[in-house]
Amino acid sequence: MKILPTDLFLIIDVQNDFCPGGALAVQGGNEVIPVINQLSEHFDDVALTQDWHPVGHSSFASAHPGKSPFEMIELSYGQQNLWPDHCVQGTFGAALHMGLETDKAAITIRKGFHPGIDSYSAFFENDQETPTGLMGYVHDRGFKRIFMAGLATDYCVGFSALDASQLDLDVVVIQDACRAINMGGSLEAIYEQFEAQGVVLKNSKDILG
Ligand code: VGL
Ligand code: ZN
Repeated sequence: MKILPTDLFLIIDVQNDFCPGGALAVQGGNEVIPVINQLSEHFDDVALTQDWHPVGHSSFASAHPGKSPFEMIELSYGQQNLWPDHCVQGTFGAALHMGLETDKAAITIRKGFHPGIDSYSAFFENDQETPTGLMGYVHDRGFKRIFMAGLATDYCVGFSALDASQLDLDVVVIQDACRAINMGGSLEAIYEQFEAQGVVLKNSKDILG
């Protein structure tokens, strides 16, 4: 694929807590790093996201007495998965993996910092209305197509891809540059939504040639 000046490469949540040994480790999470680093070289414009929760965040099971990680609860904005404490602001777990090449990134969007709202998508929080600011950046910079990679395919990458496509952007998810949590059919469900919304799946070799 030819990369255009209106393309943005968005690298999602490649943080220690989502890599093996982390608090919410995604299987093979660290394996995306060399692929993403290679891809970054092919783009002029790169942006990063970081899951960035305050202590006691409402997506943490520990904030809800009697609840366990990976259970579902009802919050003011609807259903919310509960997670182990992860990506707490300023901790090692919240830091970007040190193997990730970040020099090219012009902006890092942090999300999930409102105590009562989770944010899987890099564009809107889980109430589906609070913006993160990334939409403004994308519009101001004139990007039309977003290539996405990172963690996790079925949560933060997936929700970001669906929101971007809803914002009339062309979206390409680079499958081998992502890894999934895959819980209760979540990966299959997100692929079905990609298909329905026209989110394109590619592999890194389609871009790197
Ligand atoms: C994520 C669950 C909770 C992700 C973030 O980055 O996919 N998943 N917080
Ligand atoms: Zn999170």
